[in-house]
Amino acid sequence: INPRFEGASPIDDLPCDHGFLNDVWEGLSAKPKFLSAKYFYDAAGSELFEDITGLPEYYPTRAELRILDEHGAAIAAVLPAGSALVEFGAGSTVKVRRLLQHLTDLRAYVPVDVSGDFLRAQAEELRRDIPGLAVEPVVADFTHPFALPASIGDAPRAGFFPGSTIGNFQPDEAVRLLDIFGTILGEDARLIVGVDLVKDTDVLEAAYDDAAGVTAAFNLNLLARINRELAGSFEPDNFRHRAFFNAEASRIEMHLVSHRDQEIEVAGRRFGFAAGESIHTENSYKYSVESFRALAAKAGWTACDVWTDPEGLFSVHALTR
Ligand code: AVJ
Repeated sequence: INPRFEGASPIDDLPCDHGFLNDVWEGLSAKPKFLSAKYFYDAAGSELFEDITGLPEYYPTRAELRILDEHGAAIAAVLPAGSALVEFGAGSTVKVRRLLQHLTDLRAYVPVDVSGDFLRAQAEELRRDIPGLAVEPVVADFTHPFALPASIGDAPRAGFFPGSTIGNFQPDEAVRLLDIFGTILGEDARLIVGVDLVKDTDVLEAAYDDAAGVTAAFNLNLLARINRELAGSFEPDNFRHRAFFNAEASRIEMHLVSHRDQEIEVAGRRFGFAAGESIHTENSYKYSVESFRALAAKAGWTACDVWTDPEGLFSVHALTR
C-alpha cells in the first residue's frame, strides 16, 4: 500500500527496484520529513504488526473479526450467486475464511498481493482446507488497475478490502483507490470494506501507543530497515515513537521524533535533524458511517448495508456500483 498514493515512478518498473531508496531520499529531503507507511512491512515489521493485532489496546482487528463472525452470513448474502470474490492486499486468510464459509457457490476466490511467495502459500493452504474452492491468486499492486483472471469469465464480481487499510490513504487518494477498485471489478460490482470508526481520543491514541511498546518497535523498525537495506546510519535510540489523534484531519498520525540535533546518512546522502524534528511515518484515517459513505459516493459507490460491533468501534460496509 502506498498511503500517499503518488503512483509508480518509472523506476518502480525496472528489474533493479530503486523505489525504496528514492522514496527515502525524497521523504527525508522534504519539509516536514515523511516516509511511506507501506515500508513498515518487511519480515520483522510484518511480525510486529501481527503482535499489534493481539494487543489489548489495539481493538480494530478484534472488532472486525467479531463483525465477520456475527454477521458473516448477512455480509456473504450481498454477493450474487456464483460471484468471484477479489481480496485486495490479501495477507492472511483469517478474515476471508469467515465469508467463504457462507459462500458455497463461489465461482472463484481471487487473492491479490504484491508478495507472490506468501500469496501462493496461503492459496495452497486454502485449497487444502476448502476442497472445491477455485483459488486464483494474482500477483499485483492493487493501487493500479490490473486484469482479473480470464477463468472467472462473466461471474458477478465482488471486492473485499478488510482491515481499514483504506485509512492509510488521504481522503482524495482513498476516493481514487475506490475508483480503481471499480475499474478492476467492472460494471455492477459489490465491495465489502472494513473501516475504523472515530471514537474517544484516549481509546484511539492508546491503540497506537500501547503500554508494551510494540507499536513503538513497529514504527522504529522502519529506521532499522533503512539501515539494513539502504546502508543507513540511523541510531534508533536517538528517536522516539509519537502517535496522536489529529481531530481536524480525523486521523491518527505516527511520527519518529529526533531527541537531538543529529546527522544521518542513507546510501551516501546526509540528512540533518534538529532536536524535536520528526519524520511523519503514518496516517490512519478514522470515519463515521456517514463520512465514509460520502467518500465512497465520490468514487461512484452506493451504500447497501453496514455492520458494526456492539461497542461501535469498527464498521464493515457493503457498497455497490
Ligand atoms: C494496517 C493500516 C490498518 O492503521 O491501524 C497499526 C496499521 N499502524 N498500528 C492501522 C497500524 C500502527 C494499521 N493498518
